[in-house]
Amino acid sequence: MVALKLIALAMEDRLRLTESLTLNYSDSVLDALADLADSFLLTDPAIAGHPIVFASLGFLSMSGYSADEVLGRNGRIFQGPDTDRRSVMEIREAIREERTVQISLLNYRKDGSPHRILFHLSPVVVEGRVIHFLAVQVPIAARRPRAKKRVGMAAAFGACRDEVRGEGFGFRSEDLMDSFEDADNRGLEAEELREASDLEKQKASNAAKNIISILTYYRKHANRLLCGKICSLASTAPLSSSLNISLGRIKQSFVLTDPNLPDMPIVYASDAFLSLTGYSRQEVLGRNCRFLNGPGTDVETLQELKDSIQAEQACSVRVLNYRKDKNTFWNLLHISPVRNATGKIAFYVGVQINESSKDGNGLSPEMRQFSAVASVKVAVRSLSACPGPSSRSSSS
Ligand SMILES: *[C@@H]1O[C@H](CO)[C@@H](O)[C@H](O)[C@H]1NC(C)=O
Ligand SMILES: *[C@@H]1O[C@H](CO)[C@@H](O)[C@H](O)[C@H]1NC(C)=O
Ligand SMILES: *[C@@H]1O[C@H](CO)[C@@H](O)[C@H](O)[C@H]1NC(C)=O
Ligand SMILES: CC(=O)N[C@H]1CO[C@H](CO)[C@@H](O)[C@@H]1O
Repeated sequence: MVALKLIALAMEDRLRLTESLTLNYSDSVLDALADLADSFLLTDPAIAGHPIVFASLGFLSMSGYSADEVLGRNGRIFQGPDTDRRSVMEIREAIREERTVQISLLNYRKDGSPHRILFHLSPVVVEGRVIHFLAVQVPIAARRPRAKKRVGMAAAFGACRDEVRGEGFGFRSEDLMDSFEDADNRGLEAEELREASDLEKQKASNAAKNIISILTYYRKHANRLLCGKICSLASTAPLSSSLNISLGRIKQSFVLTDPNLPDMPIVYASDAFLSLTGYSRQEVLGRNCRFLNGPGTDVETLQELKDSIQAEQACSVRVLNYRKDKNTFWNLLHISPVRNATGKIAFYVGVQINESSKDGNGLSPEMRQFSAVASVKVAVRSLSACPGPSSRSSSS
């Protein structure tokens, strides 16, 4: 009886934590957040104890905790004897003042080992009210005093997944005061004074910006779903039918994504893409391409793609992807920005080639990618400017 009651209580608590997200956002926000590779937590200041209501997979794998062990707990569980007092104070102040702070912090993994992270906290504001705090954590890579060169973005990203392990954060920790007494004068070795690099700072800011734009996108608005599954489809179907027809003539596997919409959703998917991946058109429109990734997909490669997009450059990679039926294939992926008639980047095109497939008409993968991208660019440039009956079809 007691055990059952405890289980019921635990389930009730868990429901309350989930509701913290689903009452304010559409249910699909959970899928969108679960897809992200970043290490982050969401906390709800309106619930007693300011508990963690969401922990990303990246965070869990880096900290060594399971979701059950962190949901409902306060971020202070990641602090330990050498956690810097001044940093914790600053975070506490930022929470009180509901503002963003980015600060270096020493936290502890589940196994008790300390590690230095760049802690980026941002309030998530809905209709003028802070409903959550977002805490992004980027591990600060070790740098020798006489450092070689700065760790590259891709290297840092890879490191954060594989070797360097980051952890959570702490705040509202009134009861930490005593443990701070001796913290200040200890651990002042070079290791302890590590500062985040500009790249790490930028990575934390970008991740926070991206996560907040996703939350905003899925926000519920005074009972009106600002954007749920249906709305996201509706908002990503503005391709003119003439452009749709013109793109339909290109026989290769490709998608167009819109970088001007939150989370860069797919706005066009070719028939060849659907047969390559096994999804239907409705299942992919409105989603970010990351559903093609899975265990074994190289995070450094994904970072390379992200960096190219950030730099508005084309990029070719070889990446392990998953079909809907969970079978994997090596995807020779080429992405490129596509500008419309006014010179603005209207889309990114991603061309996929099944590496093991033999049917390329004797053309190299590069040639096939190049030809698909060229056809897409022609279609977009000639048709984006002229909606309606005046549109000419690009000859194929
Ligand atoms: C675009 O074209 C495809 C066929 O290539 C068709 O199935 C789809 O319904 C079209 N979408 C729109 C919005 O016209
Ligand atoms: C070009 O793309 C930009 C960004 O999506 C958009 O704001 C603009 O309206 C587009 N212009 C035309 C002519 O399609
Ligand atoms: C890739 O090509 C190989 C060889 O033709 C084939 O066996 C495999 O099913 C293809 N994979 C996908 C995802 O189409
Ligand atoms: C704007 C909005 O819908 N806010 C809601 C967020 O969720 C809490 C419960 O966790 C509600 O009380 C708010 O009204």
